[in-house]
Amino acid sequence: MKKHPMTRTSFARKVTTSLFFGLLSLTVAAQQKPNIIIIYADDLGYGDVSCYGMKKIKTPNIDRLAKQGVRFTNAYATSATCTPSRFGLLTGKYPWRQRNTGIAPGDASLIIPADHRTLPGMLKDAGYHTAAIGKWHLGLGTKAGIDWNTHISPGPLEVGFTYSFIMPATLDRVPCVFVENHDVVNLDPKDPITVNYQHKIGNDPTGLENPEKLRMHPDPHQGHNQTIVDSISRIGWMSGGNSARWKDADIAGTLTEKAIHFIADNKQQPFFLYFASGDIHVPRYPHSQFRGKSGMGLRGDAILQLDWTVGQLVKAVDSLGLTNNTMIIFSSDNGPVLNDGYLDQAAALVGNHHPGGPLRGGKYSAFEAGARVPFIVKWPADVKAGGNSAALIGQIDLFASLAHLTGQTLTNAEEAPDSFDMLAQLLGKSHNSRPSLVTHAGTLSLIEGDWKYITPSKGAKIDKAVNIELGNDQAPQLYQLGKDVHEQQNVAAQHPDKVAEMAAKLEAIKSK
Ligand code: NG6
Ligand code: CA
Repeated sequence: MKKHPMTRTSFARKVTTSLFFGLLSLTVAAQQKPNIIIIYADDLGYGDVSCYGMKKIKTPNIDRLAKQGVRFTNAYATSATCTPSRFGLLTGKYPWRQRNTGIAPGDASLIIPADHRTLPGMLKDAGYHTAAIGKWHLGLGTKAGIDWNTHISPGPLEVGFTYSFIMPATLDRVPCVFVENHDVVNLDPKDPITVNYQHKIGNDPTGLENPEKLRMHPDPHQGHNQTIVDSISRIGWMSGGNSARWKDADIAGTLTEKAIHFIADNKQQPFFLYFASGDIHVPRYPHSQFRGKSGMGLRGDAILQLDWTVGQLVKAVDSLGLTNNTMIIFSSDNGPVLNDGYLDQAAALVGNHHPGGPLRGGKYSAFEAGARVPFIVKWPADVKAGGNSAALIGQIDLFASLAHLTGQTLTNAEEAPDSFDMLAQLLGKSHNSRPSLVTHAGTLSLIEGDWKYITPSKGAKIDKAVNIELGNDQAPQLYQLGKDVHEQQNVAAQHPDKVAEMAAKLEAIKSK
């Protein structure tokens, strides 16, 4: 295999050469495009896996990816919550440029516009089969609302995926069912699904009225006390669809199995798998194989389950002989939270473990733990093993970088407007940072070199329900991340010029 990055030119050269050898060689050349798997964890903190400092439990499968690939230490999700991060990853566009990209309610309509190519759409154009398996949380259907009992559209298949098997929103939101392509899986037409986010419907017990039926109690300060599905109360009410309802303990196994099938079915041709695990989002109720195994309660057990999932996917790739030509990217959609709505003892049992590693804040926060996340790239064919990279990179850069990798050109300025081509960095061949990066937690921050500027904001300093410092301050904040990664010293007053310069730069990016 070539030792230099797979550039557009090298693909072109391959295809030209193959013309001499006829159709068969063309097929071979096409096969040489690497398979791409993104394994996207949910709410996994910067310090939550052992290759990023977790001491209390081991995550050998995730660690192995790092050992065999590049481990990034300055990589960011687009936002400090799920929906906007996923929007950024799949569109290459900062979510705050568009309305309605905050945490999507369970009955939200599709928020990804169909008028520009998405990451999967671009890879489809490059000849890939593209699958979304796992958590979606980007809305479904139109503003007219969703009828869960008929074909549900638009959804993943309308924005570039050729196959989808998804949980519509989050694990804590109804309807608690899987949707495969356009249809709810295992739905009995005689028991139709109704969903409501305004008021109770049907006769299902709720967490509020029937707490005796719960296996896990919601935090009284955070809601999550509506319809009970699988002995856990959720956000929102649903009735019907009993044969379609998931069992929380089986979700990881089901998704993993679907992913393995997709990989096996596509072993002859390039595929892109966007695998969005439900772990370690609440409600955490992993399989009995993991429950009680971490010594850290269900949150730690869910990390073990996530690591198992990674191991299973890698094993599937290996056993099909696809190891060398499969790029695996592992990351998380936002930073960590302990109590996010259920009393599952995550805070009581965390001990001296810091889910955000050395970083301040957590999920929802403008401080570093909100969006700086583990980010690992493994591709034996072209990524040197065992490297670390301190390059500043965003998940938003995957669009342009993977376009470069697969020989696609971005067709216009509207396509992936915030994505930088960081292919050389993904391959461990360059450690140069992108010029700057905007992170988003309601309030916007700009990171540039060593500096981080947080826009003044009137928001609360602490979200008391989840016990996380949100990073809001009415005064500008400026930190020097190189020597103050924990954001302890706001040096804005000492560097007014820097503050003005970064504020202006952020404004310029906003109005781009
Ligand atoms: C919050 C929920 C939280 C979680 C989060 C979404 C409350 C009080 N809290 O609004 O439990 O569902 O949304 O998490 O409702 S995310 O990772 O999908 O962004
Ligand atoms: Ca999340």
